[in-house]
Amino acid sequence: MAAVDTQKVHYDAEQIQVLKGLDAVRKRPSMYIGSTGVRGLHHLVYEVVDNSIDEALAGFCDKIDVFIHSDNSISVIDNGRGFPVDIHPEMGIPGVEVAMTVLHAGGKFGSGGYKVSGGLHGVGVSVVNALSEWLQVEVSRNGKLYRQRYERGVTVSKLEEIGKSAHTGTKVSFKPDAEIFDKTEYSFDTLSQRLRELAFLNKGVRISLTDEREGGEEVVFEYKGGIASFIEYLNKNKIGLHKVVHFEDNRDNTDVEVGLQYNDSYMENILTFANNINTAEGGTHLSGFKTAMTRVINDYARKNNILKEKDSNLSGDDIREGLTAVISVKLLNPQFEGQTKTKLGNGEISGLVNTIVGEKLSEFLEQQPAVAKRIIEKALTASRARDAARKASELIKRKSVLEHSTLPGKLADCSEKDPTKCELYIVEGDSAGGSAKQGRDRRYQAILPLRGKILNVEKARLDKMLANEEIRSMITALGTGLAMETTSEDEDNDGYNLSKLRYHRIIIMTDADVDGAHIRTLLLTFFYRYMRPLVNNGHIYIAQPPLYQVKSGKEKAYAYDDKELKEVLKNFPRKKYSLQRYKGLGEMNPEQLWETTMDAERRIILQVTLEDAFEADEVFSTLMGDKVEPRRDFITRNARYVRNLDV
Ligand code: 0RA
Repeated sequence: MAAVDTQKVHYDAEQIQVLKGLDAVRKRPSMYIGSTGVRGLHHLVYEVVDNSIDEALAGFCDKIDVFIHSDNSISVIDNGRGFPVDIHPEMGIPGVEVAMTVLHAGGKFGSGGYKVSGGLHGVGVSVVNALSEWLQVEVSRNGKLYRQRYERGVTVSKLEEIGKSAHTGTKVSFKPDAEIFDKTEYSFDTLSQRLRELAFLNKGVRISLTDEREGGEEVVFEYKGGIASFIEYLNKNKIGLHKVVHFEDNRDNTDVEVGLQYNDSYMENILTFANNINTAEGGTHLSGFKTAMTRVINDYARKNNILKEKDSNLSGDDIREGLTAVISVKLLNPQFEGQTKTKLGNGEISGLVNTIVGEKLSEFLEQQPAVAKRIIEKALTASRARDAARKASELIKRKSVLEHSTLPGKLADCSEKDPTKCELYIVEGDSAGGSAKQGRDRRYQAILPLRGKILNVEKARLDKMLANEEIRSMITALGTGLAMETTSEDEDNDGYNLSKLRYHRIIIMTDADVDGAHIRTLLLTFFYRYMRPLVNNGHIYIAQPPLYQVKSGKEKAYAYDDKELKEVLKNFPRKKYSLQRYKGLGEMNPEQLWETTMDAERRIILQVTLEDAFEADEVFSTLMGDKVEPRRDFITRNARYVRNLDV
């Protein structure tokens, strides 16, 4: 009897520890899940799904179903072995209860595969439990069905046997605690994006997501091709230069899986993952990959005399132009570093990835000499274009230094010399440009009209862009030159001279039609690619000309969208009024343009964020691509894009 008593005392002490642990989670949730905002909310689901993915990686599970119930509670169901239910020898409670109530117990009870440490994932399902109003787990195992329930992390029912079960698996259901989270509404899109990614990264696992809320949908992700399918998905709007290259290997207890394909664009798009976590800041797997690519392609080009003795090596940037790649490593004890803990730090991984990618890529090039030639030709073109662009950029810089006074002829400059007070309106079309020149406050507002011709820049080739007269006068007017070679490693652009910027507000003013949207997209793309510091520092804006004018006698009002028009018309119901829908800026006289779009007291201007510009760049790539389908899509996609900017 004494022995039992001792165990009971021991059990209580454990319970106190448990409560203390989960209490810490509820006191400082952000320490465990990053934030109590939408991100943290979604993180709960990822944490639970990760457990099922671990079971899949261990080879015991191939089906995961996720449900968003109508009250925004979540269920995750898998067909794995089921959480262990036997009594834990030290804790005296079922294994599943230990996992659910003891902080960091996850690792010890895990199915023994690659465990994530650090970072945000892998904090353990007990954290989800602590931050849920309620959580319920059902285990099918040993021919039986078990159930246990918790509230805010506290066990409220013993693990009960509630029936029989002919299969095995685990179902975890929970409702995020509204006392903890700012918002408890799940986004189908956010969850589906991450689940799709997990399905790519863990081939053969079938993952479904069902939204049971009103108007909800269901999606199923299952990719037999794994990362090869991922690459096809990423390149779906582009033309591939060859079949997707895909390889995997396991050495030193580490899985390395890589997919890559060159396409007809000029962008580099490399995604990296470590233990299924998106390592947005890169790290040792990325650097190993880059080193191997540069080395192998240069070696091949020399060996086959495509690069001659006198030629210098192709640079990494040139080699990666138009490359889409995904690198996924699964390793023991990953080290996550960097500002957002999304940079893989394990030193040994860089050499490992370098070796594996080196071997497989050489093999591929040897086996497919025609493709190898195409890839190297592309890198050579990139290298020549970069040289040409560098020269053009230097020429523009030199010119503007030498002939300091020769600002573009079309520029109507302002009289103020302090750049922080100055604004440059980049205006579509000469006629609107004329109105803007007359309507502006010439003390601090400068006007640069651009002709619609820049629409004819066919491809996003930098040297071609720079050959364009309109783009050149814009660069000269801004005074900074270009921020060249903005790669992921070099975001700071030391050479870029922000202090030379002649206007601290650069305002794009285009018509509210498709052409206007097109020209704005092109300009945003240009700023995003070649003057990104201007975007980063919030110097780029978009003007919002009104869509309607309502007029009755001397009284007039403007509306910037259809919703506002409805409001405005309420003030005119009993009067005789006229309604004008502006098709372009050119239909406004200088005074109207001033009072609606340029007067700082009355106008609305939207500051462009990096995301806006990135999106423009994507739209742009789609529009300029050679495939017909996505180009047709553009009109609808762009319509949404315009609306987003209007918010
Ligand atoms: C530890 C051991 C075993 C299974 C699991 C954990 C497991 C946990 C979760 C969480 C969600 N789904 C899960 N599936 C399995 C199995 C031990 C054994 O059967 O030998």
